[in-house]
Order: sequence, then structure tokens, then C-alpha cells
Amino acid sequence: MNLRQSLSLIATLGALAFSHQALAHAHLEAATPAEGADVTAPERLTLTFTEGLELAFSGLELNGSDGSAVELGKATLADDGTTLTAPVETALEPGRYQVTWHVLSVDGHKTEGDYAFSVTP
Ligand SMILES: [Cu+2]
Repeated sequence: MNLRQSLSLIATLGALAFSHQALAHAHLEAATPAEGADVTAPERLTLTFTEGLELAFSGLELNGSDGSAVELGKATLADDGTTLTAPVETALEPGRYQVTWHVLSVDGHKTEGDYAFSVTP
């Protein structure tokens, strides 16, 4: 392989690695309540990801604006493997809430993130 071929191969591998990062990890695709939404007290949090998840290594946390943890029920994974749902056990008081998620996708990569929504009176 000459230098030009080597550089071309490196560029191709780099592009593949980048596209895997961009496309193949489990990113949050949609959530209910949605990021930034003003909602009445939700009965559950539903998060849909771009890839299948391993439930045993995926989870959600919910915190009030003072940082206090809000208890969630056991999370479940829909049959399609991409939608994580956790029941909200208590009626949320009006205020801002932060959802923090971490997931392991079926391709073995971990991702995490957070977003907030508000419960209106
Ligand atoms: Cu991945």
C-alpha cells in the first residue's frame, strides 16, 4: 500500500468511526414530558432512544429544583427495545424538574444526559 492509499484508508476508517458515534449510540430521540415542556403532573416519564437499550444497565432519575430526588417506580423497556418508561409514584408539586438518564445501548456503548420540564399549577 502506498502513502496515498494509506491516507485514504485512514480517512475512511475515521469517517466510519465518526458515523458510528453520530448514529449508532443511543441518543434521546423523544421524551414525555418533553424537554422544556410545561405540563400537568405526569404519571410517568417516557423516553425514546435511537437505539435498543439494555434495561439492566439503563435508568432514570428525577430531581426537583431544590435537588431533592423524586421516587420513580421500576423502569420498563417497551418491546421495541428503545422506549424506557418509569412511573412517577407521587403527584409532583408545581415547579421545575430535571430528568437525568443513563443508558447502555445494545452495541455496548454508554450514553447519558439530562433535561428539564416544568409542572404548572
Ligand atoms: Cu454505539
